[in-house]
Amino acid sequence: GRAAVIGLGYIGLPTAVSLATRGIEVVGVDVNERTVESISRGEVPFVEPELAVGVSGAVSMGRLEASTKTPEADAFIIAVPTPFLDDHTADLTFVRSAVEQIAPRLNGGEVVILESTSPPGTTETLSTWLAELRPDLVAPHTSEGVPDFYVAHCPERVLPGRIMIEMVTNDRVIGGVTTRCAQKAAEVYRVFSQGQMVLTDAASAEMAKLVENAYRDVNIAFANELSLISEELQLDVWEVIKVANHHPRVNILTPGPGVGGHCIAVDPWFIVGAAPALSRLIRVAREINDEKPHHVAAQIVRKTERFRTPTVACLGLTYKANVDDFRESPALDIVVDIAKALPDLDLRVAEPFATTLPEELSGFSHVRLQRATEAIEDADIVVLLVDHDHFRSLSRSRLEGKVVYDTRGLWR
Ligand code: SAJ
Repeated sequence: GRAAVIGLGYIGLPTAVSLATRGIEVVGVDVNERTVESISRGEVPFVEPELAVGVSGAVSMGRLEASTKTPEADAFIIAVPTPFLDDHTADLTFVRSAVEQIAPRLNGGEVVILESTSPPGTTETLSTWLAELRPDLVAPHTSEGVPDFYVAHCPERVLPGRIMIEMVTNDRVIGGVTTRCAQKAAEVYRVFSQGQMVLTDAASAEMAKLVENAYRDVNIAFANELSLISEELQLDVWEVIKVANHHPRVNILTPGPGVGGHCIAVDPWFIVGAAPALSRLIRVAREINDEKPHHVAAQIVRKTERFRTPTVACLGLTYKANVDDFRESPALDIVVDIAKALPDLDLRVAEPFATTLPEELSGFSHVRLQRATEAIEDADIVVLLVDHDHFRSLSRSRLEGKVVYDTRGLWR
């Protein structure tokens, strides 16, 4: 069989590679010509463990091809972004355009899978769009009285940093528009997944994906609220949580500078958008996590007041440890906040996953990107924002005599 994966980002590309290494002929499709060119050379445009070797192997064996055009295929997997709009509803523009590319390539009997995180009802809508674009494939022309294509929602649930492992080991939720659709989609994932195939309906699969990330968001908000309370009460939140977690039924997550990434910081809003009046806890959790970076920045600004010409070193800019992803990063928000509040500050930033400052910071002439050891050297205040392994190994003697603000509890 042949598969087309639409969208070659953090999910689409690893999925394409997983299928290709199991012997499926895969065409990866992306609108970005540079992405297509780099993958065609066997290179990966972002950092993810084990992905680069997978891509170069699959490309050199001729199993994986990248293109800007959607080809004919037996299975289509849509893995395009579904960002949220100002009113917290989803922007389905990219899904719609993927559907418009797929529709003319259908001959009957194909599976069309939506992997992109989407609000409840999206998969059903997708199915309707296909039916409208290809009335010739819909009853009464078809023998079974149903459309001659199979539509399902199979949300990705892999953890950035562990994508290639979790791609194989995670259970897969497969939500079919019909039971037959779910069964057809499961055949695709059985090619590379060792996890259980959890068959359900499309809307339940959509909601389950959102609920998983909202669950984590609410739990992180709990930890972040504890960190604010502990700070006020002059308690060490890490100690409190460590002790509490010895209870057999308590497992509090780790507080931090806020919640970033394009998933947990986004997906809960789709639930709020679908049922605004009832999503109270989910909304407040989102707000608590979104406020955390601003609280941290304000604390740092306050700490600079006791120095005449303060120097501040901020370690880390990505949204979490050991990834090169800056989307919705709380660390970035914090540095931007500080840079705006203190235009005369000597502000150094260290980020092992960046060679230049991200766009959000490029406009500030008083912010410099340096190596961690350099940035710390004569800093008065050292702020740890991301728990990269790289920072863990920094020698503690370098921090002596400095004000240290460790948002991740890495150095305690
Ligand atoms: N964070 C904390 N404290 C914690 C855990 C995380 O502050 O105890 C922060 C991180 O630093 C980061 C953010 O939360 O800023 C999110 O990080 P994460 O590692 O929890 O999750 P993501 O966004 O990288 O990936 C999540 C995963 N979802 C769940 O664990 C329920 C992943 O399985 C999903 O596939 C992914 O979202 C997605 O694409 O939806």
